[in-house]
Amino acid sequence: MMLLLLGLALVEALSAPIPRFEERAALKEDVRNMFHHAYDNYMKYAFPHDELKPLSLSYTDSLEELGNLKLERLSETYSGSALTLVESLSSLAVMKNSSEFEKGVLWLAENLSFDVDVRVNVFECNIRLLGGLISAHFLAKDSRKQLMSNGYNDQLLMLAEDLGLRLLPAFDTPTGIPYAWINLKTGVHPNETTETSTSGCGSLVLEMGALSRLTGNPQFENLALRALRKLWSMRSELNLLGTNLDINTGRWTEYSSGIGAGIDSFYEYLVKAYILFGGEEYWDMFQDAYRAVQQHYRYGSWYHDADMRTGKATYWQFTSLQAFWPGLQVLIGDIAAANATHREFLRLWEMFGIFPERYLLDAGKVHPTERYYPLRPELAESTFFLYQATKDPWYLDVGKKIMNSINVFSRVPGGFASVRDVMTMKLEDHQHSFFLSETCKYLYLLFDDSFLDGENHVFSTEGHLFPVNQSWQQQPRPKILSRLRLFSRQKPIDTSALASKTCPRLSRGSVESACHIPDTRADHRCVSRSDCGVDATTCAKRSCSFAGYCS
Ligand code: DMJ
Repeated sequence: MMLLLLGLALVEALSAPIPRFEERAALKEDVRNMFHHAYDNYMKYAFPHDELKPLSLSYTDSLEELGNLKLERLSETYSGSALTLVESLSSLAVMKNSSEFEKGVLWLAENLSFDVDVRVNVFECNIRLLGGLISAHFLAKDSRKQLMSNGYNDQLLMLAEDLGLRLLPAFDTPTGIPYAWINLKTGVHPNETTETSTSGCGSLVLEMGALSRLTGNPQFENLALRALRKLWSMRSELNLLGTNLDINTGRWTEYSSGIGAGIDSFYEYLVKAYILFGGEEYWDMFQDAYRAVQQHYRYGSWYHDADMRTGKATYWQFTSLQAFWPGLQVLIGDIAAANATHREFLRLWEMFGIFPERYLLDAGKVHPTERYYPLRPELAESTFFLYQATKDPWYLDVGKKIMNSINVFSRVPGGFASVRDVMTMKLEDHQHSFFLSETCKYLYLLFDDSFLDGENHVFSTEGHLFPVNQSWQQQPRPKILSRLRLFSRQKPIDTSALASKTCPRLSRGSVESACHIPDTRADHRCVSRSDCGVDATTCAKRSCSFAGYCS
């Protein structure tokens, strides 16, 4: 009977017709309702603790548990950092709920302190707390957004700076690659583990870079970039990286890798740092890394894991974090590849109604222990990016399916519960903060992206918005240098996986394509290339002609 009910729910969730344009307003309201069901219950039962337990209507101070699988060195005094509130601010802004946004900012300004004896994961703390605070700072500061009725005095930036400074001792290692763990009050424990993951130490630069630019303290960005450079220097001859490494020796402890768990946001931040900060270094690293992924991990439209030293396949598996990849491919203009992979991933989603955490592609079954779905955002994220790029209403239908599935399987009176096992749909008493910062935000923006009008944004790996600020863009190399680099390339340009990059066609009256970055001046005049943006139809960076026009 239970199975029959689940089956019927699945059919209902997956058989919705393609929404017409007029329906978008209603769907947007449905997402807003989902977000508020999660947020209001968090505020009622869990705030100011970290996350909501929606089944028992209680809370968990989970910041210290994130990534801490064995629950080691838990604090006896830590009582939360209002993590879900911090993570919700940028979504409240996107949904134009200025009163709740302002209330949240003022509460944090008055009450939040990082002077607490708690051991946290540097990566998680960076993307969730630091990223959430910096993004909310940008939003609060922007008077056009009208989010703060009584003004704003940089309180969130001060909190972010304090947190950033507390993370810095983690970078004091022989390799410059940071420890994965730090105590916010006492620093790195003398017996701290020296193992970290590639995503953990290779995706800090967006938040740290923004913090440096905002505070004028270059340390944050310098240290994050130094770690990234060191990590990149550890690549194999195939331009592949492993998943785990030792921060003291700079040696890999896990050679097998792919595009999912343990490495995903490393690729993401190379592209996003290039967009946010400019400069060719990030882009050069990304191109080599992307080509290597396409060459060694791709199988049709799927991706398997492989040994970084040999490129030989290790695990034929899908991990649900991989679903961010098509969104990344949209950012670099590889729309056709993004679409093909997204369709394959969606087939898997439809098979279960949601994603299993790990699916064994060779055996054709769910991993025996990783059967959960913690309300992850990655499929919604890729769907949003593909819709931005193509304006194909089919992606709206996908968004509707994702939303329906989540409502059917995980909505409970006290919020949204994670699914413990996709085979039985048994629930788990945990509402992760990224459900509010990412899953709800991407679904909402799919149906109403008006908040993004008039400005380019980069989404952090946690879904927080960072505006693209022209004054942050590094000057390009002198032309002669970039020519030399071009001619000295080993591989001919047309072997690049990026060679197929296509921009979406601009349909009548539609918004600009995903790759378009406008020229800084509306009359297209320029002094140097940095005044020129990225062409909407070719995705190529425009250059400045001798006559002083962007072309
Ligand atoms: C988020 O915390 C971030 O997207 C992170 O990069 C990995 N995945 C989770 C959500 O699935």
